[in-house]
Amino acid sequence: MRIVVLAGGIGGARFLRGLKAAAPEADITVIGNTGDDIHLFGLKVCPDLDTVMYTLGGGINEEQGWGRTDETFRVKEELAAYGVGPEWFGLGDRDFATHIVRTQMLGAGYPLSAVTEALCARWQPGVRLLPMSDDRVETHVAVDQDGERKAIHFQEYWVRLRASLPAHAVVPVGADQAKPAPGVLEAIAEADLVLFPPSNPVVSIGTILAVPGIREAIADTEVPVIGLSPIVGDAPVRGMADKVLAAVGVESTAAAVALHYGGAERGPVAEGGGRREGGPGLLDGWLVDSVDAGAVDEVEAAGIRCRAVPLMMTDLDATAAMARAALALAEEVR
Ligand code: GDP
Ligand code: FO1
Ligand code: CA
Repeated sequence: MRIVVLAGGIGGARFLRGLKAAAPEADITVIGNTGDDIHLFGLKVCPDLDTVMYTLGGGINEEQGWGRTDETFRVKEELAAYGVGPEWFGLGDRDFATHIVRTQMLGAGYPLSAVTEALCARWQPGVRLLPMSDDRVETHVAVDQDGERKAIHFQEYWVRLRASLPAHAVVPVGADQAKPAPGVLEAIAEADLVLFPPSNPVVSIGTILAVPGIREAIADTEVPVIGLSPIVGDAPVRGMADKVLAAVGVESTAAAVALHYGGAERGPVAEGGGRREGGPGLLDGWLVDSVDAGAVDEVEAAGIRCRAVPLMMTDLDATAAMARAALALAEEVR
């Protein structure tokens, strides 16, 4: 079975570990978010691609969920001694090597997709990891600071400000001009199943869908598109997804996120529901956590098949069970 997964960082990566355990024979292509990418000290840093690569390759800092295991920060300390920041972004020594190799290859003319493949040759993540695009896309967040509205880089909003200011808009700068990376549209066209893991619906999956052609390919596919809610009990399990959901006018509930993606309108669907303003919806199925079982009827009324199952990725077994539930729901709607 060929499975395409749209993934951000931690939520996407941890789910993929469960999916690999649940479907060891599956051929998995991951379309990774690059809107979080940032240039620091002349280096290109791709946090979400690296989080997927390190998590599946066994190099991740498990407690933190990002960055390398067994990390040190000597280079960062030396940079700080020169007064060179940003001090709020923690690049470790081992991680630096990844960004140096990436930047060197990009400088030699290789596209990000080829560079990612080269980095994965070391980590052997057991999936095909594709950036959503080889073109530069950078998510910016509009906030009010010092009496002025400003657009700041997503990492500054998320890591430095910890999403403490209201987000007035989230803009994937460059996405409208970006092309899907080689292999992305082909993978969707050849897939037997498309999964949205419990990644951030706005700044992870929303950014991938903003690359022209990707949303359309998923809306048009005949195969099941199944999502898992990152919102449990009306709050993100981790991080500040509620802040960026508010920016796009979506409540922080499992049902509201499903309706935001919209029903795919393939096959028999409930009347009146599911279609998002501005285009067809995407989902055939949606999993909510057991605590959100009360949301099932509202999601199904929008033409999206919905089941309530435990959705906490506490360990590999629990995560594999979530993946099996997603595969079972796909067979139900197929
Ligand atoms: P990021 O790029 O590192 O922020 O990671 P993603 O975008 O891939 O995923 C972030 C989302 O994962 C957050 O909105 C969390 O609510 C969600 N998440 C994290 N752990 C869990 C979990 O155990 N269960 C569920 N359902 N969602 C989770
Ligand atoms: N997240 C933090 O909260 N603080 C950091 O200092 C930080 C550094 C960092 C370095 C490399 C990398 O790949 C990821 C890093 N992250 C850090 C995580 C990452 O920026 C965010 O989790 C996501 O992009 C948010 O979606
Ligand atoms: Ca991210």
